[in-house]
Amino acid sequence: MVQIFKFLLKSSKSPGRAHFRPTFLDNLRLAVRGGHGGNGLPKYGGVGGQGGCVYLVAKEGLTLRKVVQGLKDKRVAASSGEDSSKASIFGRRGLDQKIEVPVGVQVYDDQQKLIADLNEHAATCIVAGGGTGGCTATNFLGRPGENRTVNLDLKLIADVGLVGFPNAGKSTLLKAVSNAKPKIAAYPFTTIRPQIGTIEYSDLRSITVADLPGLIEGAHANFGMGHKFLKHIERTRLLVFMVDIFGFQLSPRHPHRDCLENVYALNKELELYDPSLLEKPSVLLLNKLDKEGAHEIFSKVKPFINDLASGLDQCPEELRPKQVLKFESIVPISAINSSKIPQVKSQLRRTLVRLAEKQFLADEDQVREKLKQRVSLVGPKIT
Ligand SMILES: Nc1nc2c(ncn2[C@@H]2O[C@H](COP(=O)(O)OP(=O)(O)OP(=O)(O)O)[C@@H](O)[C@H]2O)c(=O)[nH]1
Ligand SMILES: [Mg+2]
Repeated sequence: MVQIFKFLLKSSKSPGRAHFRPTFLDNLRLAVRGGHGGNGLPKYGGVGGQGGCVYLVAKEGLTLRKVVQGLKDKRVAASSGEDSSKASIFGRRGLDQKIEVPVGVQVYDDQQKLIADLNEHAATCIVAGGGTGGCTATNFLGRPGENRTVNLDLKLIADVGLVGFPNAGKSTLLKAVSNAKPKIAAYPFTTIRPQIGTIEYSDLRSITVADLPGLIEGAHANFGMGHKFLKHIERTRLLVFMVDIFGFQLSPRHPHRDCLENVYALNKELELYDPSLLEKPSVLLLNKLDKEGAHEIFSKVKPFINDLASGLDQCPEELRPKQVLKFESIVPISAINSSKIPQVKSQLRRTLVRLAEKQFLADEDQVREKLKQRVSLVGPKIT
């Protein structure tokens, strides 16, 4: 009997539901404290050891969830410096505490002031300095270490960011072009956490693509976890807007937005969140061209999308942006049709190469300008 009960209890254990599983963590608050400085020894003029510091080091392949799992609790303290003694006039320094964090973490203090941007592997920053050891200047008393709370904000770093309303086919495209295996389904909000895939080319070059959860109107005001996702766009070099050629309707309570309205709506959301995002290079992919009637819609909307400013007066007021996006290219695609995928891959690469060249020339001009200024300051004046 007992055996049967045991069996029933075991078999009723179902796999965890998606919303009970740990979600993508992109924010972490830590209380950090530097070690106290050791006391000096007045009799011999001894100096106490400095307290250890708490520092962060960026490491590739880490997630904030792993960081949390690696910590005992969210308080990290370095050890105190040793007091000066007869045997050891200079007290030993306290041990440092190193916390490894994912690449892409920005560190903010309590007042939301940026302390450091750990955007490359092995980038380091001290978040809590140790107190100085006691010496004649401090009456031989060690000083307390820095004690504060820091906020770690993870922003993904990828070459390309996929932006669009739900169901546009972003994950389908990511799956088709890269090694990633995102979840795809015919309902909105299938993707609930950002995911990065890598596109590999035959010459071993690679591009990283971030598939972001679908935006909704009002994302700029943090509707539907808007900020949580929009912030990841900031670090991508190229924005790829993806729009369903047949438009999108969030629910029967919301109006149906056609393809052109979707473009304006995305434009407006980005503008309201951070207008500087509109300056980022962008490409527009119009998806689901394999469906019947899609080509007719495409030829109708193409002239308007090519010149978004001209159609502004017909755009519903709530979607009307002040500044319109300027796309590097507009590509009609079908994410489920593998024959079009190589074209999308090469398009993305070409655009990124062009951008890198532009950036290189701009940097070169800047360096030349700086050199000219230096020469005119140091050397003889050229008239
Ligand atoms: N006919 C057709 N269907 C597509 C195409 N691309 C995607 N779909 C379908 O559209 C639905 C949504 O695709 P997803 O890739 O999950 O869309 P998404 O943009 O990632 O959606 P969210 O994760 O909710 O933001 C799925 O049923 C796909 O099979 C396409 O090119 N043609
Ligand atoms: Mg998705």
